[in-house]
Amino acid sequence: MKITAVRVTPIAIKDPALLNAAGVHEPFGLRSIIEVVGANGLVGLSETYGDAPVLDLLTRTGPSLVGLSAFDVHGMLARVAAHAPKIATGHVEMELAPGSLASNLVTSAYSAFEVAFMDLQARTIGIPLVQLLGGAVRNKVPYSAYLFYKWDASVDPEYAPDPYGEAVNAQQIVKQAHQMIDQYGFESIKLKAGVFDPEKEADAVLALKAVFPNHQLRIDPNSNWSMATSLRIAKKLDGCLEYYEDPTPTLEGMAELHKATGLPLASNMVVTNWAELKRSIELNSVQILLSDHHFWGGLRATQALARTCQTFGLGLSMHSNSHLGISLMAMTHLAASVHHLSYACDTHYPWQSDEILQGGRVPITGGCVHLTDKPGLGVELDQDKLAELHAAYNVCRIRTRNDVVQMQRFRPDWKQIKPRF
Ligand code: GKR
Ligand code: MG
Repeated sequence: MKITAVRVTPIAIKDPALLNAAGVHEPFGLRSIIEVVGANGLVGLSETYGDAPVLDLLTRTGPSLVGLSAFDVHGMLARVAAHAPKIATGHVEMELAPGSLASNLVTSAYSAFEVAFMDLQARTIGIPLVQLLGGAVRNKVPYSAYLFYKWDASVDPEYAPDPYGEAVNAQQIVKQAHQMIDQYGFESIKLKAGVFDPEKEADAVLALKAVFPNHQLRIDPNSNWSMATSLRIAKKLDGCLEYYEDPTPTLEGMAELHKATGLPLASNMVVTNWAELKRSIELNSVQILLSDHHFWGGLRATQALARTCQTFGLGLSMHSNSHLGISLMAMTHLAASVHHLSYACDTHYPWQSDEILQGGRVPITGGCVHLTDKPGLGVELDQDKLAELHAAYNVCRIRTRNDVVQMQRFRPDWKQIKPRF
């Protein structure tokens, strides 16, 4: 079944002032929405990063996919590779967002088209996408409450008001957890750290533990802690954590920390490709891999990653960046197909107020996204909403995510230091 058209539409979605090791989120996150149209009139959907380098590769590759079979993902990869820049482009990289790494560019673009191709394949056959992945081993996928230190929208008129308000201390973090858990029913909690004094951030985890004793807890300072700090906080949080996510930089640093503490370490920063995974296994740096189909090579490659983790005795969880419902459904179909995925997945979805799907937002109930019997990813685009968010992209000043520069708008002397604490 031949592809007759490919549309790549960049959009800008409202994002709150979420704080992290690299600074602060800009008022808009960028996403690319892909529509792959088949000769049968059906349309395969996908969503990925909207930063300039990925968008450029997607846009330049798109027309070359016309005439290809929707089942020919190898042919699609060859075309992506043929359109990739041959020399470094001066690409802004954010280490805490692995999809922005230039070394992942071809994989990220391939991943994005793979989801749209598979969505079209599944719609053509009339089955949910998960069936192309071997079928569902679970019919709902648990996600975690992803807490952030943040500023209130009033910090700058460019930010849209959000229901969560300010969170710059433990009390406000607990309040944020209550709000998110009451609304979505999450059963595990992740705190994005690496922002304030690590002792205070650890106190916030202890406060969460006191209020939510039956929830699984994680903390992720995005490699912003030294070895000494990581060791100290490991001791302070002894017995509290489901896993310790990216406390300290480098594969060697993580290996040393694991050896010293015995704690299970998770990462989406020091293991972002197969070569790093090999080295991590040699050093025993990371015991839980945070997969993400957006930059690991798509849905099938992430299944292979799961099998590799299982073979080498590693756990598997799922990483996220700011995203809308098409990504959420791709993550859900993938996670539903992977036996080995035994942790609640990360999602930024509660932080996003925009949506481009008919019927609005994907429901999260009991902490889970449920699969349906609908074909493909099971969601349809609302073309008016897509046009509205594309218009927002056109007037938005952002073309590549840069949390450092955004932080410097508020704190001109602020510099990214790694590790800061
Ligand atoms: O959205 O600020 C953020 C996160 O810090 C994100 O960029 C990370 O990639 O969620 C991510 C993580 O788990 O490290
Ligand atoms: Mg992380």
